[in-house]
Amino acid sequence: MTLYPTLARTAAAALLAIAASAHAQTTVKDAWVRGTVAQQKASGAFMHITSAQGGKLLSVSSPVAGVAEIHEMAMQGDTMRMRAVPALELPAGKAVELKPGGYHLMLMDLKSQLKAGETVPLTLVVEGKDGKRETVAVQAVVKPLGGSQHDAMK
Ligand SMILES: [Cu+2]
Repeated sequence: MTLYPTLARTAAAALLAIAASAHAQTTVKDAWVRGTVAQQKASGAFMHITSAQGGKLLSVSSPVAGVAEIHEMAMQGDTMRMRAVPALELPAGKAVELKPGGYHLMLMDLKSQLKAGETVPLTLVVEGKDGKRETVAVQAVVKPLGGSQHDAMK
């Protein structure tokens, strides 16, 4: 029985460790992915990312995509094009919005059709100002292709 208090303390310490990691530096809200039609090989993921201490998003991966990149939209001549960026700056305490027409996470080489209502797991790797890397697991909801507002007008 003398062992019991020690075990209890160990368990409490383990719980504390879990609680600490739950208070992560980086939080993600309103994550969603644009649905695809059959045979479509690419789609975009959008969300709000906030880094408490500031840092940068280094990479993204997902089991549904063979390749995932951080993209920005930029004018090239007089056309808007998207291109991969090596990292996305996350200013301290400020939500960065990834949205259609702006920054987004590009999911390419899709392994299957993304249907509305499904959930797509994404893993973000964020480097904090202190150089520590944090892995953020995100569940993104698949929204219907074409946007729900448009469909609601029909
Ligand atoms: Cu893109």
